[in-house]
Amino acid sequence: MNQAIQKSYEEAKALYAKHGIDADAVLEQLSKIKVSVHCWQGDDVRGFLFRDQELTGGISVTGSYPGAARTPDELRADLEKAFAMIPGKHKVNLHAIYADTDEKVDLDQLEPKHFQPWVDWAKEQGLGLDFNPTCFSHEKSSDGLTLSHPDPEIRKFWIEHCKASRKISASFGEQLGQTSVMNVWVPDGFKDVPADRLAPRQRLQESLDEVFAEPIDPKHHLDAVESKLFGIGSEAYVVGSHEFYMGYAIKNNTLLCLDAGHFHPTEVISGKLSSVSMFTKGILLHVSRPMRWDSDHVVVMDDELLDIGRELIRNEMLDTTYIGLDFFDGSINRVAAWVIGTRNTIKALMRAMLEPVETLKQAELEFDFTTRLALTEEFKSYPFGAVWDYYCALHNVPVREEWLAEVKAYEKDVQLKRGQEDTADAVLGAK
Ligand code: RNT
Ligand code: ZN
Repeated sequence: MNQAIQKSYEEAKALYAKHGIDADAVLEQLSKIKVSVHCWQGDDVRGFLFRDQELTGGISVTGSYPGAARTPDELRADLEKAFAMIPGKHKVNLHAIYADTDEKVDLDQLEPKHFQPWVDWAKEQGLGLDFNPTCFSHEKSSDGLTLSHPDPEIRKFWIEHCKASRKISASFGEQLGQTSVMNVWVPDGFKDVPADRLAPRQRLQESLDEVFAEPIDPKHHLDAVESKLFGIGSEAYVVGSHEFYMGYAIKNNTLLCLDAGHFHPTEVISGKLSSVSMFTKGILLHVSRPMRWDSDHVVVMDDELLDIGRELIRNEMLDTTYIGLDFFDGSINRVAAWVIGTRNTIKALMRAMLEPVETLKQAELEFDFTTRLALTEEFKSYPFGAVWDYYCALHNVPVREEWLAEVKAYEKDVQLKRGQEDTADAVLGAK
């Protein structure tokens, strides 16, 4: 370990110790937290099954930064690179369209075997896996409705896809020995004011009931449902609203997924966590950053990220909260996007652990709001950076911005050689 890093850490540790905060214990606890890193930042949510389909479902990736992964092998290589710069052992979150198979298979026919290379790789890398059915970017979602579609045939297709997805998710959990969380998000909604807001919700409920009907060992698999306020093309109405899924999750004992970008602009998920934790069996987070109409900017160290971290720590919610990321930016190096967003998420949790929580809570109980505010503000410039540098060094990942040079080298040696266009050669060459 670099002497300067060690020394700064010891100094910081002594400062925190004065407030009863044990930095070593914090780092020990931090190393146990797994972040589920979303595969779809690596290729702008394209996947491998239907590469001619445009991205639909009211989500959109802008930017044409070169070097996106075009094959499962390229995506795994990029993820490995990113994980080499992120302290700790984590998980990868796959979408169904990321199946790694030569077979031409539709979404309702997917099986665990189509993901076996991912499982083998995860095992070898010591990673966990999570899963998502992909209810968009498909001809059968072109009406903008899937599980709530009025046509029973189309509904059936999506129900079968979600059922197949649960089997895949359970196989991840079984094979890797850690629970796979499967998140159901459907884009269903209307661009303009609906005539009937209720019927689509009733159909969605029925479809979900069918999807979740078969019990699966929670050791291997957990179901989550994700709400949204609006999407591009579903500005007036989204079937799976917050109220809908909060009710559904509580009634049916699933996890509730809260995406930081899926609420009104002044509404924050950090404010919801305590309440939701009281009535749901657990929470899945899509840590993200809303910006005007977009819900998926790269996660930065802003107040909301810190507040999410604080809520999880102060309310002791780590055991029942699954922390996932959800952003997609095609305007910067995609490996760097993962590194920045994931390091920030972990760092925010560390900062929350390095706050004098008990003192603050006690001051509040005594109505000493002066102390509460004074300490909160002073702790914002406590030397958490020294603790973070030490943590990175301890886990053999680059300290501070050192990782950037590694991404630049990888970009030059690997990503830029890929070329922009999706040549059949590249795809075949990787098989
Ligand atoms: C969309 C949801 C959803 C997707 C991913 C790709 O608004 O946030 O989670 O981003 O499933
Ligand atoms: Zn999301």
